[in-house]
Amino acid sequence: MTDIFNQISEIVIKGKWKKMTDQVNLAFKNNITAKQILENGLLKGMGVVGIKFRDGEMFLPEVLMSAKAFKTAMVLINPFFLQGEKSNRGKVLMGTVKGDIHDIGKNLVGVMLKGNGFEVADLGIDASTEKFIEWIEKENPDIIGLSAMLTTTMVSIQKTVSVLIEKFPGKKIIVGGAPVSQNFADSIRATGYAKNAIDAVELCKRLVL
Ligand code: B1M
Repeated sequence: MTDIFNQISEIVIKGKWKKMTDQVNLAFKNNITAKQILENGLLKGMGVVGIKFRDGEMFLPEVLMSAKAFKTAMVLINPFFLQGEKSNRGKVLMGTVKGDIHDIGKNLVGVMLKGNGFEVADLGIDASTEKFIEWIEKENPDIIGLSAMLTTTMVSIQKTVSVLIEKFPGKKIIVGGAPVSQNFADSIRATGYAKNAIDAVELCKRLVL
């Protein structure tokens, strides 16, 4: 079993995305769950990629291949996360803010929310404040979620949140992503902050009570 997780991690680290489907199917044949594949294989591998990227041992094109490998696996494991509750707890609009194209974490949060009875509208990446406004008017979500992965795009979160608070008073706004913290969320008057996908689900459940 450990060997299968290591293989999945290695495929992410080496960006050998074409090998991912076979490896995930092998994991399923060995009764390994989607959650185990995610936590013990994919996230472990992406953690190593993050360190190597930071330390200059991996470069952008390689990290792109790692992201492709991660996403290839997500396509296969997503259906298992989506088998959860069928109830409609409310609608969450999710987007990655302006200047930021990271979407793996945002997508994972979206999948977990869907699996827990939320409807999710995804406005994608690099989303301007205007795009958030347009989608809020179109989708009328109960909760608006903003994701950012760069210290530089925390400013985009701040800018967008401050406009949304003025334009949609009372709307619940949550924020998340690697550089974001509870302190930051409080400082920009967001309704809530979640560290990861599991916490995001719990937070959204509390907010729609
Ligand atoms: Co980028 N990148 N990257 N990158 N990248 C980071 C974020 C970085 C930490 C790497 C590093 O240096 N160690 C660093 C940021 C440093 C900083 O600002 N402090 C960095 C950099 C610098 C960059 C570029 C600027 C590099 C360059 O061009 N020179 C560039 C920026 C491009 C841009 O956005 N304008 C860039 C590009 C890329 C790729 C395109 C190659 C690729 C993204 C592919 C994609 O997403 N489609 C990429 C990747 C893959 C990473 C790392 C390695 C992995 C991110 C990831 O997917 N993690 C990342 C390193 C790291 O994070 N340690 C890194 C897995 C994912 C499941 O976790 O995204 O954290 P995460 O999501 C979690 C939580 O954060 C939370 O829940 C999720 C699930 O549990 N969460 C929320 C996220 N959003 C949430 C929203 C919520 C609630 C919770 O509510 C709304």
